[in-house]
Amino acid sequence: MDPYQPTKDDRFSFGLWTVGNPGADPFGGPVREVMDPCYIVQKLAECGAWGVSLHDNDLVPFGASAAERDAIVKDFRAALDAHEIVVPMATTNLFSHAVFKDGAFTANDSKVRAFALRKTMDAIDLGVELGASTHVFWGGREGAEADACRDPRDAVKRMRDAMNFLCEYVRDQGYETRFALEPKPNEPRGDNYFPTIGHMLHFITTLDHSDMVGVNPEVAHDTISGLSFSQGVGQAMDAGKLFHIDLNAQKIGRYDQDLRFGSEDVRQAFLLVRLLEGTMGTPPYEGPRHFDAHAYRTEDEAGVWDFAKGCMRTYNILRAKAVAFDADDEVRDLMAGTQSWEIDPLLSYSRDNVRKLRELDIDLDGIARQGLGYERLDQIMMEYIFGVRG
Ligand code: GLT
Ligand code: MN
Ligand code: MN
Repeated sequence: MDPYQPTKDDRFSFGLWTVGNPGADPFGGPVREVMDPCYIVQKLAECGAWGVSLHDNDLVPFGASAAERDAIVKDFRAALDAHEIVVPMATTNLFSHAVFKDGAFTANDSKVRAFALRKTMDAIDLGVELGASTHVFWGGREGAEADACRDPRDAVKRMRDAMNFLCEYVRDQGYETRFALEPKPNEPRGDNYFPTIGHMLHFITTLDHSDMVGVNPEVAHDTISGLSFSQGVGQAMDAGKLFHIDLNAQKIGRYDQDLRFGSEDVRQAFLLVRLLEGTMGTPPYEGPRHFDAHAYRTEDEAGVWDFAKGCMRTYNILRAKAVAFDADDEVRDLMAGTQSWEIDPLLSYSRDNVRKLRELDIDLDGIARQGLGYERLDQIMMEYIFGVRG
């Protein structure tokens, strides 16, 4: 049995729009046929995935009648049941239609904002009908090129009003849906509002029902700006706000590449999997391992499934490596050598601790002279990644 073969327990999910991406880019049209959502479900099950996520319009075309919608959802439900695939997350397409060219929830025209709310309520209903517990918000068009067009404080306020409205809607309907907000620094807008995980985490604290709202960070989005994704995700986990995650790969400074997970910056991919899986002895992330990526434009349909299998296999390989790395005696010794455990209890405030801290003998020169062994630690990590250790 292949130890890296995905199983349902791995909770791997893919967006319909990811494996269904026909390969169009700003310079050329599609290179692959559009696949039927029910067929995608069947193929994802064959590849070993557990779930599929979707935008409203990945499944139900924009402008479909109520009867058409219901027929499509019925067929899709049957495919999900037949192949034992779940829908853990749904989202709203608030970026493709030209009405959203100036934004959706942050658009200057309140008719656009009204339409965005209406479309999102429908998408939340759709998600709930399919069993989704998370609704993602990626503000693709929430940004600006001509920044004079709006006070950035209005953008923040309008987004807050929209989230508050939609949280009330969810509560009023008796749904258990939680929201996951997805930051991105730019693309398609010149500058997007809420560009990083940190911006989003603070914004969430200003919402009426902030307990219902977390983040959906994406590897590519923080990496575009050259940020450390694992540090950002760590901060989201510390805040109890990692509700969902978009896994892919990206080179710093480029357009949003949405590459196969682990295919760029393998160090970061390793550190991310280590963090999510809690191999350091920390609580693991419990949500879906969701891939928001697509196959290269060079590929035919067979290449799409190679891509999907590659995402999951790489994740499982990195998980095994992270487990072995954190169980390695030399790694444990190196980490232990950087600590002074006996001092930790003094670092929480009390008058007694103030006195003890003042009396503490700290050998500044000795500490300053001591090497920390991080070169060795990092080399060991790389040797696990290279596959020559463990
Ligand atoms: C789009 C975007 C992604 C978002 C998706 C959800 S759609 O592909 O690039 O990062 O997660 O709206
Ligand atoms: Mn994404
Ligand atoms: Mn992306």
